[in-house]
Amino acid sequence: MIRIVSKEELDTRRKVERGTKQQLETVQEIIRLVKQEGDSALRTLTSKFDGADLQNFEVSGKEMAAAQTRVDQTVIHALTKAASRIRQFHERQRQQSWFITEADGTILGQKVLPLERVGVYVPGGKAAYPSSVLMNVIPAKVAGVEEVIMVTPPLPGGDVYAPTLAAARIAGVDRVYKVGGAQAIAALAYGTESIPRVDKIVGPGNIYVALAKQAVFGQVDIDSIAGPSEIVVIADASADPVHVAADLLSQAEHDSRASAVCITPSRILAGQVAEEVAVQCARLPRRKIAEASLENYGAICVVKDLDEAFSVANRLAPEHLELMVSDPWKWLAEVKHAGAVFLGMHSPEAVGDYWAGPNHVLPTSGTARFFSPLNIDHFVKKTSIIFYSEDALQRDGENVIAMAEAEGLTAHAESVRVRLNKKRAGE
Ligand code: HSO
Ligand code: ZN
Repeated sequence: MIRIVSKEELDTRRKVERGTKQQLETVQEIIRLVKQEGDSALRTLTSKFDGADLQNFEVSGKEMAAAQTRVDQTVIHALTKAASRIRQFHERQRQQSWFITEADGTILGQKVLPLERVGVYVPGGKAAYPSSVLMNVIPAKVAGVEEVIMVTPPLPGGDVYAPTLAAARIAGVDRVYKVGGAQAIAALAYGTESIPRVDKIVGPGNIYVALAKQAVFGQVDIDSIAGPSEIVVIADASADPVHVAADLLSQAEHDSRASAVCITPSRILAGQVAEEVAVQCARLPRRKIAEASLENYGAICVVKDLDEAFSVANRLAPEHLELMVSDPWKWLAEVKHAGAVFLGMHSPEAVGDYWAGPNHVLPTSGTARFFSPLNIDHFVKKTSIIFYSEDALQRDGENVIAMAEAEGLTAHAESVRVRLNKKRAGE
């Protein structure tokens, strides 16, 4: 079921989902409705799409606490520990404001300010991963965002999937609203009577959510639109085929459009991995999804040597890259494009998906060429600070005037000249 393909074939298979014209029109109509009618549009749309008739959208403190008791305590414990590792990792990304003072008293600087309010979209029911709640919310909180608002579609009875709420509480979400789809994105972008407008929207969602995020970009900031998950495993003859196969399947089970690729210079390992994938896949509850994924986007690629393996991997610029080779640290230098790199035989991707601390929201579909993992920078903005001293303005003023006049902007020139004149008059 997993095929052995040439490196040329690998290059041609990714495509980004753009949505149909009809989907786009639906989304535009929903946004227009929410913008005009606020909560009343949200009520109608939530009843229509989620089958829940709600008066209030906000999840109460009582509901939050109740959800906590409905989730297995070992899961709560693991989520709490994972949250603390994720927090610690992201704390290291914090950037300080800085100021420099020049000899003449000029002060220049850069102030780092957190966004005031961020909205996190969380898909409904089982499509919601509690781990993704942690990964989206914690960096915002560590960055100093005052208010993190979560939106998620209600279940038909009007409840929210308990693990989502449990994770929200552990991550430190300030408020949760039961609203999903394009209508939730519109509410966050424009605000309604009950849902406040935010400055940025992050989090994964279906095609309607993705199209809505693109449509409101500019009104608010958004994160990059995530494509299906991907893994590339570079393995040499020292790798255990059982482990390689298990890691490929851990990605394939996400989505029938997920992609799992093994690149190896060992023909023997290639054959063993192919066999192992078939054996292990048959045992998975999600085998239908995994099979489809492997059928569509799975591959084992046999290359000449490890150098060639890295050049193929760099062209793919995968979301996750595992280096299951005997000297992974030596080869790290060859990695040019990857969202996250997992080194050695004991670093399965799952450890990064849930636990290690780095973010699991990573650039997909080859965008690791220019995008970074979700991080603190995505939740802050910078303001430039300029203080000019009198001496400095007297010194530099003529240069500013020359540049302004060259652009024909005489009022600019004059705003400096009046100050130079004043100084001369006072002498
Ligand atoms: N591998 C996924 C993240 C995830 N895995 C969530 C399990 N839960 C996308 O990188
Ligand atoms: Zn995963």
